[in-house]
Amino acid sequence: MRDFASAYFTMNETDAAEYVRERLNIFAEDADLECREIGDGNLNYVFKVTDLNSGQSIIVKQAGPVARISDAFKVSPDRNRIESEILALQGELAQGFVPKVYSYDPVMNCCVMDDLSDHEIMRSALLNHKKFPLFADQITTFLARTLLLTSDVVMGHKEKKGRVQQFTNPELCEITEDLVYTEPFYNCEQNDVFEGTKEFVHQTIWNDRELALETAKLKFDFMTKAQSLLHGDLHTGSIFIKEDSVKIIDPEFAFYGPAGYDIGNVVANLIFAYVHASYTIKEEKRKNEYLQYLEETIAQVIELFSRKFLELWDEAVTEQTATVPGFKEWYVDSILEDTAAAAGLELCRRVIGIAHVKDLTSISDEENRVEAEKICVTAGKAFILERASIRSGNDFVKVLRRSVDQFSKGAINHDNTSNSHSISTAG
Ligand code: SR1
Ligand code: MG
Repeated sequence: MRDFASAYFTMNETDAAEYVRERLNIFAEDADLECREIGDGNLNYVFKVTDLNSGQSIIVKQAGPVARISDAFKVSPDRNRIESEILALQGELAQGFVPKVYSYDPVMNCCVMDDLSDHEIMRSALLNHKKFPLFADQITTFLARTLLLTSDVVMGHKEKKGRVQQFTNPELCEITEDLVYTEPFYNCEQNDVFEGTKEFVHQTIWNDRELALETAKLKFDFMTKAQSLLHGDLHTGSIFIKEDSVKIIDPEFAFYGPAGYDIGNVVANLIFAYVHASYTIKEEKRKNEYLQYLEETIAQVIELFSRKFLELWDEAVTEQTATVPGFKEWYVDSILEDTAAAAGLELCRRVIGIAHVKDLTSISDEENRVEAEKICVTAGKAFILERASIRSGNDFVKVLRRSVDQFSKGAINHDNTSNSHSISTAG
């Protein structure tokens, strides 16, 4: 029998099944346990343990001392504590939007949570061109509640500073500081740019001094602006979805940072899906419908977030100075500016840096992939440099369309889609 109580070791499938049997009180005594490792992320091991008698299943997520993607990334297993604690907190702040956590084990650095196999990973669903009409409404409820209710606007300031300490996450933040804010913006050895896109990146990104300055400023905002408790890695691979439900997973990058970081990541990853669909849906009408759906979703995310955040502000504000007329509008404005910047950073780093997205890498035709990547980098750069004037849902869509028009040789045609999205926010 393995010793799970004394010292950490990285589990295999047999160990994880034994762990569940020995250490947890979830399944019946006579359960017939089957275990499969199903993780496909960059960092952790994810075991699905099923009782073949009852069909009941749970997830055991284990954090190792190095990343799965490369031994070069030494990452504190404490991220598993952070993940367990933030999931519990987010479960209170935004009920129904995160999996339930049953236990956290600081020796084996693992937590046990709901199995969400009845949902699918949103990135995969979007790559299969599925639509989720409720998504913008759902994700903006999650964003408005988690970002406002953890901030100084609502929390007692001493309690909030305690939270900042609880969720100080230096190693995972360092990954973001390097992979998102630094390496993509110079010719760093670790970058991994598709051959056909390289020259373009050299000219438009690495040779641009204004961009270097603006991304440096943004990096210092990320490191110093302890505004809200962020998920910290809210791409579509961190979202489980089905028709009527959204579950946000994998908050191991959580820390106190600029609220717009989470919103911008959602927007950028919808744009990756948009670009992927542009080059993979062959039938013109279906393609236009799908692109229109994604444009509307992007615009709705911005508009509904702003509206819900302002409404919740009026209900929940406790900080006296935050009630001064004009303050909340100024505050939301700065979140939207940070949202544009974060969207731009994510769009650039997934093309240029080490961690890619399947939306782009799965475009099999080389020329199309290069075109798709140029659209993302161009939109990304515009979101960063023009962030001071990007505020409405329509502003975000306009930047995307402008970048598309610059490169797509007919793959994307806007003639058949609506031109304005800023008012279609019925959710
Ligand atoms: C070494 S981790 C690379 C990336 O995977 C995570 O999901 C984060 O996005 C990180 O930047
Ligand atoms: Mg992840």
